[in-house]
Order: sequence, then C-alpha cells, then structure tokens
Amino acid sequence: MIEIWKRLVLPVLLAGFSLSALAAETHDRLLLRLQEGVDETAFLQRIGERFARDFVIQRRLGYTLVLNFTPALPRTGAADLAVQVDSLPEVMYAQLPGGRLQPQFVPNDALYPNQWHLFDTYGINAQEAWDRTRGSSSVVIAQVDTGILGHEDLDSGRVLPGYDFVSDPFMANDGDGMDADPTDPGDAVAQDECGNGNDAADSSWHGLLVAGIMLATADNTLGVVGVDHRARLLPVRAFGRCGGDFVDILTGMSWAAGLPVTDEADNPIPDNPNPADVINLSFAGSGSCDPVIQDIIDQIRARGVVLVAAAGNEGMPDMSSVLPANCTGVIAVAATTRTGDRAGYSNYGAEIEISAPGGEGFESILTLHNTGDITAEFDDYAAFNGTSMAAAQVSAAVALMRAVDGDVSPATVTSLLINSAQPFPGGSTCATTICGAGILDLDAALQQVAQSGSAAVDSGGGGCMLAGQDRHDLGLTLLLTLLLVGRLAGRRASNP
Ligand SMILES: [Ca+2]
Ligand SMILES: [Ca+2]
Ligand SMILES: [Ca+2]
Repeated sequence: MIEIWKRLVLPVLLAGFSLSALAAETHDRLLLRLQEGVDETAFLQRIGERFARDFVIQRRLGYTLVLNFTPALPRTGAADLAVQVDSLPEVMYAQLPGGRLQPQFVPNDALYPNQWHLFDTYGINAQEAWDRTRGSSSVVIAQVDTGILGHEDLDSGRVLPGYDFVSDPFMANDGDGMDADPTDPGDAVAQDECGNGNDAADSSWHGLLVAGIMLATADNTLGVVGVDHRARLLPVRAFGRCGGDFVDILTGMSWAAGLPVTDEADNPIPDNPNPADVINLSFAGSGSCDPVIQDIIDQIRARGVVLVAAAGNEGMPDMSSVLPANCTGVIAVAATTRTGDRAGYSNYGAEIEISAPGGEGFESILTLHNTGDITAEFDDYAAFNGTSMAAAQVSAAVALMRAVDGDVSPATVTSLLINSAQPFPGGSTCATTICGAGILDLDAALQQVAQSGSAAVDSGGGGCMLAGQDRHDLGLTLLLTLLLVGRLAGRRASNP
C-alpha cells in the first residue's frame, strides 16, 4: 500500500522539497467515519456549530470521509478537535491524517530514469536512502584504476589531486613512470601489444566510468546520478596499457590509505593529505592472497580504511584464486542482473560478501564515458556490465555509511552491509552460499548504521608484520573487470 502511494507521489515531488516547512504547518483535514444511519449533512452542521468551523466533505474512501475544515488549526488544536469529534456518539472514528510520507529525493538528471540499478526492485534502494543522507564532503572514496578524466557530469570540485603510480612507461602511456598527475591518457593497445596474443582494444576510460557510478553529479538536470552526491574522489592511477602491475597497485592502495610510500627509485612520495575512507578495487587477477599481500591489506585496514573488490568477470565458481577479492578483510562483490539473478559473467563462491547490480545483456549500468577511442575526446555516457560496476556501488554505499557515522569500523561496515542486504528472490541463480548475503540495500544499510552507533570494535586489521621482506616482486598483472555493452546515442560534444 505504501509502495503504491509512493509511486503515485513520486513524479510530482521535486528535489529539495523542504521537510522543515511541514513542521510549522496548520491542519485542515480530518479522517472520519460515521456510525451507520447517521445523516451526514445534519452531522456536519452540528459539529460546525459546536466547533465554530465549516466542515465540508472533500473526498470519500469507501465509508471513510475526508473532511476539510475552515479555519484551519495549528497541530495541537487540530489534534484536540479530532479527539473531541471522535468522542461523539455518531462517530465510529475521527483522526487527523497521518504524518506525510517522507519525500524521496528524486534527481532531475536526464538519464536517471534509465539507471535501474538505483531504484528498481533488485536495485540498491538508493532513492529512499538519499532521504537519510546524500553523502558528506569529508568522506573520501579512493579508486585504484586507470586514472581520471574531467567530465561535464563529474564535479571537479569533488576530485582530489590523487597520484599516478604506474611505474612502467609503456603501460603508463604518459611518457614517464610515477608522477603526481593521475589523468587517464588512455589504455588502448594494438594486437599483441601486451605480448600475450591480446586483441587490439580501444581505451577503456575505466576510471571515469567507475567514478561516475560512485559520484556523478546528481540533480544537475544532466546525464546520470552517482550513488554518493557529496563525497570526494581520490583518483589513484595504477592501471594503464595491458593492465596493472600488482606492486604498483599495492603502492597506490597504501598511499590512498595514508601509509608512507616511495617511488620506483625509493624516493619518498608526499603523503596523501586526504586518506581514504574506502578504496574501490574494480579489478581482479589470478593468484592466492599470500601473506605479504594480506599483510599490506591488514595495514591499510588497520587505518580504518574499507576495501571493496570486484569478484571478476570470468563466471568462475571458485573465488579462492581471484585477487584481491580473496583476501581477508576485503569486501568481495558479485554482480547481479536486473531480475536478481547472478550475472552470468560474475565469479562466485564462498568468499563473496555481498552482491550488487552489475547488469547483463542490455539491462546494463549507465555511467560516464568518453568518445575517444585512443585519446580522450568528448564527454559521453555509456552502459556497461561487470563486477566493476557492482563493486563501485558498494564502495559508494560505504561512503554514505561513513557520512552517517564517520567512525564506523571496517568490520562493522562489513557486517552491516551483510545484515542489511536484500535477500535474493526465490528461484534466483544467486544464493547466500555463492553470492554473499544478498543484494546491496543502501537504505537498510544506512538505517542500520544510524542505529548501531560506532561502538562496535573492529576485530580485523593490525595483522602481523613480516620482517625482512622489503621487496616482493609479485610479477602479476591484474585486469579491469568490465564489459562494454554499448554507447548511448546522442553524444554531448556540443554541451558547454
Ligand atoms: Ca606517469
Ligand atoms: Ca600521469
Ligand atoms: Ca548528473
């Protein structure tokens, strides 16, 4: 019933509708049902005289009348009137209409109606969550990715300086190794250029599209809507042509968390002045989470940083060799479809904590993109499927949880996400044994954070330090977990 009401109300509610205006309002309506056989007209006349007001039938709901009375009364006076009317012998019941339903924040962005992952039945329930919070500018979401591009629908004021940790100049594609500029120069490759028989590929702009899912500008009439509307983005570049080197990735993750790091010649890199609350890891590679990797992850987590990783896109039923999702203390995210099934490409297994929409087929996840095939050209919007998309939503959910409670620990964040998840629908190809606790429910997660306080103790983190291993060349290359579905028509090159 309430659901139906909300759907009816939604289209006419405007963003920014003021709740405070409701508190001071007067009341002029009464819900009333008369005993059988009571003459309505005579009754209204009687109470009109008794309470010195005009009572008019405004609407009928079955036997229930909605009365309008003038002059209106402030809240207490109206409640008193209702009590007195209710006590009359002709009356079965009389009461003030219930409190108004909370207006849901409905963004006005042009493509929002296509962003089913935010509001659909098996979406993440973002619309209701945004009435709790739309985020906080003191929260930092780091992404370890291909870097970042400017975009008309990504507020540059929310993008922190970041850093570029791609040490190999060929992979970096920006003329050098590490540097302070995380701009994405493109990761297009020619056939066999990665030395493994790879196909030629256009630039992915993966960092931009993952960032768009997390924090594209909301309510600017333009384009799409991110999950978080106020957090700031820390772009940490560790991926380029042919993927990302895991030492570069671990360096970027460490720096994002505020740990001191040095460059490829052991020269100090300035500490990150904006340590992350959450680090999104929308990539996956093959390998076990050995003690060294686990220790670095423990150091990051001990600083209160939440790590969220994609399950990977191979459709494998075993997560034990999927890095970094297989590491302890990393929230591993599988991808679901619009109908709440496991997306066919999503890896799955006991290591998954939670699922989120990743799309499948043409029911995909809409976000920011760029028209450039090799180098960046014009702003664009495009739809993708992948566990990258799913992980990005969970990372942004963590940011919103930190907006509600800035001290909530990584362990508590994880358990609240799990406890609040929407169960998989009956008959789903996902189950709690293979896809985590359920589908991300942002509204329920925020509600639980608000109720939990920050008293819970983080049992994780602070793992043992390994001595004598100051260099550990893993020799791994990880790949981004994204499937391109298709670009939207209507490029926006002409927009200012
Ligand atoms: Ca560089
Ligand atoms: Ca650079
Ligand atoms: Ca927008």
